[in-house]
Amino acid sequence: MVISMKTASLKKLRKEMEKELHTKRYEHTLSVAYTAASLAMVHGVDTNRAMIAGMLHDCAKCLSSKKLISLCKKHNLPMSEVEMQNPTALLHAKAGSFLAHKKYGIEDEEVLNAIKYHTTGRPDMGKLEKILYIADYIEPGRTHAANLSQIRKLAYQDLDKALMRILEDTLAYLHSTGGVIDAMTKATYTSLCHRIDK
Ligand code: DGI
Ligand code: FE
Ligand code: FE
Repeated sequence: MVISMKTASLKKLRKEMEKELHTKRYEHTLSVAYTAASLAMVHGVDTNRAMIAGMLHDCAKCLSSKKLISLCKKHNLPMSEVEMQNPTALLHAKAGSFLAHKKYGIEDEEVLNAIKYHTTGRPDMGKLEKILYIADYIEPGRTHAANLSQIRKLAYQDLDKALMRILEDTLAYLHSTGGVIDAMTKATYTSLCHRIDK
């Protein structure tokens, strides 16, 4: 009984995402959901929660910048200057977590936090948060990022090491494109440096 209810809700979310997202974004979403599930199997996390987090992680990605900002203002979600300047890149995560709760009925705090921090990470992430962050980066449809084959292998061996490599490469990428680094991205990186040094 419990299993069939869980399966049904995932199926429903999948249909809703198919309607909500552009084709490429929907395909990325499915890939992230299945990649997150496979990482969950290896690292001892509930696969259904990983699938739900993956399925909804970019649910706000296809909203316009204007809509993202007005949604955050309307519902008093705090925004940093950097987030306001990069709504599609950064705010979609915060707005997505809000919609996952209010529109798609997710109550699971860990799933909501995984969605909220899937772009920047945060210090002291839980396992599910790490899994979603990593799955988003390594899913099979991604081809452009540097060091992908190494990071994909590492992801199934050591979540923190994979996280560290992704953050290093993301910071290098932002540096090369002149992208402003969000305070949360920086904080995630710093906290990982301390943890891995120990
Ligand atoms: O939504 P996706 O494209 O699947 O991936 P994502 O949510 O991980 O990231 C969206 C973009 O955000 C990606 O191009 C990298 C960028 N990003 C990550 N951290 C920062 C950032 N952009 C800025 N400006 N600052 C950051 O700290
Ligand atoms: Fe995203
Ligand atoms: Fe994504």
